[in-house]
Amino acid sequence: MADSAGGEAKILTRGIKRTKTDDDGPTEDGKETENPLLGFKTSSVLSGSAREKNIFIHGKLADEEAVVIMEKTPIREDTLAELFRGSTLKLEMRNDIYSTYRLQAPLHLNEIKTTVVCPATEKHVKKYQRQESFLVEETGEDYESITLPYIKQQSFSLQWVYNILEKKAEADRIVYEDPDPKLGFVLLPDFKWDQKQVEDLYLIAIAHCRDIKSIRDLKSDHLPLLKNIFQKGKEAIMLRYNLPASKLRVYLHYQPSYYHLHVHFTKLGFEAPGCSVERAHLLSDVIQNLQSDSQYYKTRTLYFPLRAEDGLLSKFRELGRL
Ligand code: GTA
Repeated sequence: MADSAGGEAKILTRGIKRTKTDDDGPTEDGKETENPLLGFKTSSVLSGSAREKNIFIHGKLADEEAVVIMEKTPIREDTLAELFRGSTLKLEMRNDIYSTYRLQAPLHLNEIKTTVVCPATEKHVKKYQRQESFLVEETGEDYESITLPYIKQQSFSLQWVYNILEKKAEADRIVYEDPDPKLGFVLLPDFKWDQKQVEDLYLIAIAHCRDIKSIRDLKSDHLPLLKNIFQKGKEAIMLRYNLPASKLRVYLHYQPSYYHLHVHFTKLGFEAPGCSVERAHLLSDVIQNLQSDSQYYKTRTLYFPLRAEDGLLSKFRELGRL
């Protein structure tokens, strides 16, 4: 894999992690930890889906506001034999050729992916709450006069992003890094992905440069950075997960939740939250648009959904833009 100018690129090659079994020693990300949810007190269920098998809960952890997200993980083909062999079955009903059971899987195949945000701000609580969405039309001028002042005041903290770039957190999860300060980036699993199967592969590439908030800031000067992320991100995913570029959806969000340039790499066919047309901008389109017009994202009207309780939506409403 080629290095970018001035930077030594690093790649770590490993396969998809298999499930930790009782015989395995401790792993970096599978280590036992004290249960922070012991004292969790539920205030309300923010949202959830029986089909997606997840639940978003607002509550308190030792007097601090918290959001807990729980999600049942996919059933993996490579664990089927173990699941059939190691589970107990309870018959629910039998009718002709049909029968249904309750299967109790071995503990390590029966995990619930759990994400804790604590202390959570009111903005976090609203982010995970089920709300009606409205499509907003934002001209280049609207961005300067409405959106930019709002995001300067109201955005989520970027501390987690800086922790990754400075190797203060998640350093052991990095899949690839190009450390060049202008063209470089860190590629690592998104925290929504449990890395157990490629079917729902989800990585993010976080740029080392800190002055690009979103696609609105992109100009043709940034093409070398974007092309570097695109090319090396795809190569690193091929090397680590054996997934070719033709199986990837590579895109940026507008609006993002976190205003520091990052690119989403997900498996084509996996419906990641936020991959719909009103929010996701394919990196290949972004590159082509900037090649045709350096000011494309500064001047174009962009469309995106905002949720009913989003403060930015109120700003557009107050100015009669909705
Ligand atoms: N590796 O600490 C982190 C981290 N944080 C705080 C966020 N991300 C992180 N990744 C690592 N470590 O894909 C990831 C996010 C997201 C990306 C930021 O960074 O998972 P974005 O700026 O475009 O923001 O991307 P986005 O897409 O709005 O954020 P997010 O969190 O994906 O929310 C979109 C919707 O996805 C939510 O409203 C919710 O419906 C759903 N969602 C969020 N988290 C989960 C979850 N854990 N499980 C299931 N659904 C979720």
